[in-house]
This record gives sequence, C-alpha cells and structure tokens, in this order.
Amino acid sequence: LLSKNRIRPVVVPDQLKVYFISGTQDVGFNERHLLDTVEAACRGGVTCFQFREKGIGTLEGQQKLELAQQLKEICAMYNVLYIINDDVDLAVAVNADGVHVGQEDMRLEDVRNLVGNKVVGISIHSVEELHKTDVVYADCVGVGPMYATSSKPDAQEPCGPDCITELRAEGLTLPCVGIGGITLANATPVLQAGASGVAVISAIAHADDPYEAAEEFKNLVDKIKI
Ligand code: TZP
Ligand code: MG
Repeated sequence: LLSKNRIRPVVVPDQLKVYFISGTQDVGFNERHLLDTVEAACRGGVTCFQFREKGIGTLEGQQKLELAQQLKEICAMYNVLYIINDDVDLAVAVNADGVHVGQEDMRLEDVRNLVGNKVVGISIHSVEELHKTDVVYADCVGVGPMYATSSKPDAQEPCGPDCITELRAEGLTLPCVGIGGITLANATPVLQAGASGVAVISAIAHADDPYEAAEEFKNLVDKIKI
C-alpha cells in the first residue's frame, strides 16, 4: 500500500497554510453556530478544516455523523481539505479527505491500513515523540502546543517554535503545522521555524468575525510562505 499503490504526496504544504480546527465544544455546543463559523472561515480563506468533536457534552453516534457530513459539504464547496480528528471510522464513513490522530490514539500503521490513501496526520510534541512515531505512515504533522492554550485541557507544556526547528534538524521532512495558542500576533515565528501553516481553534472560532480572522491568517501566511 505504501510503496506500490500510493501516489505521494496526498497533501501539499499549501493545503496546510491556514488549518482551522473546531467542534461543538468550541462554539457553545451549538451545531448551527459551528456550521456558520466553518462556512465563514472557509469563505475567509482557510485551506484545511479539522472536525474535532471532543470532551464532555459533545456529539456522538448518528448526530456526530450527520454533523460531520454537513461539514464535509461546506468544505467541499470551498475546496477546503476536510480532516476528522481521532475517529477513523467516521473519516471512512463520511469519506473525509483525511484523519488526524495523537500519540495516544490508534497506531499509525493501523490507521493507514483503515484509511488507505486518505491524508493521515499525527501530533508530535518533541524529538523524543518523533523517534517513537512511525512517520512512514503519516502525511503531515501537527507540532505543539506552540504557546499556552485554553482550548485543550490536557495540553502539554508549550514547546515553542524552536520545537519545529529541532524536529526538522532531526530529519522530519513531512509538512508540519504549528498548533496551540497561535494568534495573528505570534504566528510568524512558527512559520519561520519551518511550519507550512498554522492550526488554530480559538483565533478563528472565538473571533468577533471568523471570516475576517480567516482572511487575515491567509494573508499573513501567504506573505511569509510565498
Ligand atoms: N492540540 C494542541 S494545542 C490544541 C490542540 C488541539 C488546541 C489549540 O487551540 P487554540 O485555541 O488555537 O490554542
Ligand atoms: Mg487525539
């Protein structure tokens, strides 16, 4: 599957420039609000969206499936890469473009076998984690938290943009996004350290105008990542 039938790359760095992540927990547990926010963000210029429905009070089963399908339709309309967090079965069920898993989730080899040619993303926090990761089964990497974040209760200590520099020096060549506490004001060092883009929750989901926030991120990344 990896060497013979697979056409690489399935994700190009430009698709990771502005990577918006959200679930109902980020928008007051209001499905309509999530759909509207994602639509505005796509219109504003995000290049990738990850449906991350996580934590107490979030949707499961049929409700989660239906929302995932609606979000997929929005992303398809705007040509935005559509990724599902953690839930490999859901990614397959809605035929998402890809799936993103963390170090504690399913093994990458198993993920790869289940999703075939879809994009597989993995979270990496440190050089130590890089060495424990079967990067051969992944297409892209989320590195973080870059800065302190309020969106992930169990987030590790911020590792800063230097973490990306270190991972690159250790031989990581896959496209990466920095994640965690990223705003327009602190995104530049993340990009300069070697990230293809920035992944954000609150900077777009909690913005007064998610359309405008997405547009500003897109303009910033376009300026730095010619
Ligand atoms: N993984 C590491 S930090 C984080 C995730 C999902 C949360 C990012 O949210 P925010 O609001 O952009 O800090
Ligand atoms: Mg996870």
